[in-house]
Amino acid sequence: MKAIVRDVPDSFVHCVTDAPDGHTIDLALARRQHAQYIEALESLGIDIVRLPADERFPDCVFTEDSAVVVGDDVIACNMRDSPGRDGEQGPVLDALADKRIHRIQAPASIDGGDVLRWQDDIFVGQSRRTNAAAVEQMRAALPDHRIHPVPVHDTLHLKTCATIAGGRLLLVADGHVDTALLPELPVFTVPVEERHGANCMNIGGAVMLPDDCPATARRVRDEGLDVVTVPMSEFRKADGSLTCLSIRV
Ligand code: CIR
Repeated sequence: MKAIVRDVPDSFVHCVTDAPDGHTIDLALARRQHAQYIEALESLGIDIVRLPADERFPDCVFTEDSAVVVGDDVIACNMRDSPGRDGEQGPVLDALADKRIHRIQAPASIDGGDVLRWQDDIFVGQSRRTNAAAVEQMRAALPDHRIHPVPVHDTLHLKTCATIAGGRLLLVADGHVDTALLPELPVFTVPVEERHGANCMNIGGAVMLPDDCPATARRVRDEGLDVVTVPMSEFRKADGSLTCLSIRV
């Protein structure tokens, strides 16, 4: 497996964010945390495809939003409703050029952070960033998958508040999404003070979590899964989560 990541631009301090501490981003610390994220992926056997930052796009470190990879198909996200982000996708799509690219077109809008895949089912958050027209275009592009729209409230993306740990456990943050999303999976509602722990990453048999979510980490370990933690404070100030920082292929 490989992961497409992108360096942190100096302009990251001007990222789009609703976080109250968004203006306090420490750029040097963000870069150290980004390096730790990459090291964690490498330690789990992932090959890193590292793209240079583009200063014109403060949020370009969040590669996940540019594209969704489903086997040999790629949904190229247009990020139409993400302020100032449409335009940063180019190098990410170039890194995926060996696949079939399906470009989402207006009036659709989609960010990759709204797409959660579970086997042949793909859940698409209906958020401030992603709309019903995007669901229709994804259905046309991926006829072998079931595409389900999922209302998302008071948070950025579907995966900000719901991800699947190790294929065994749905992690959710309360109050943003219907927790009966995947009836076949047990649900762990993360404690309020660990709401960012609802966004985990699965790498091989391990689950990556932010380093300040002890109850969530305990629950994931109880499933018999290994947990790897990384610091995320500076990306959280940008409304970013673990999954946002890479595309796994
Ligand atoms: C934004 O608002 O677009 C960025 N500051 C954060 C994007 C985070 N991406 C993600 O959750 N997939």
